[in-house]
Amino acid sequence: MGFLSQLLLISLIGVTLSQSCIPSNWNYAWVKVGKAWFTQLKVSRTWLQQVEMCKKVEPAHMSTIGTLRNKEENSKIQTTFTGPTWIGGFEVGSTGQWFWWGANINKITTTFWASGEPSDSSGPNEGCMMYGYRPGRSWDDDMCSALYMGLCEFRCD
Ligand SMILES: [Ca+2]
Ligand SMILES: [Ca+2]
Repeated sequence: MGFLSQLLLISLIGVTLSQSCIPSNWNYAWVKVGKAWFTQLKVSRTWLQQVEMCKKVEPAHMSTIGTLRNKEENSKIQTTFTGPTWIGGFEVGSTGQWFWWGANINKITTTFWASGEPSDSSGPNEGCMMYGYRPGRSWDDDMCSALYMGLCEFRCD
């Protein structure tokens, strides 16, 4: 095989691999909702520690802490991965402005806050988003230093 043929073959394999939107590490239990894959880190950590851990879960697909962007994702994930779990929402200061963590920082427009949340009930430091305590598959803001499990995701759209 000539050099150019080899190069072409390698390129084709590269394209095929990058387009295949399936997890490479099946030591994690993955769930697919739409075009997004999710898994839950069972070890409890701070919000920022889960952000760092999620990068290592599926680096080939640039995995991040999980975001729940619509009703289908929110419902399916909270039914599948139960218990107190950090997700990728964070508040800028105490502004009441919430964003999704990721390659692009997006303002959160569709929300599933629990009744009375976000509450800042521990003081002004409840700046990170979690689920698992409140009824109805809804969100709660909590102190980022609290230790919870973590939701991770990657998307291929
Ligand atoms: Ca707050
Ligand atoms: Ca709260």
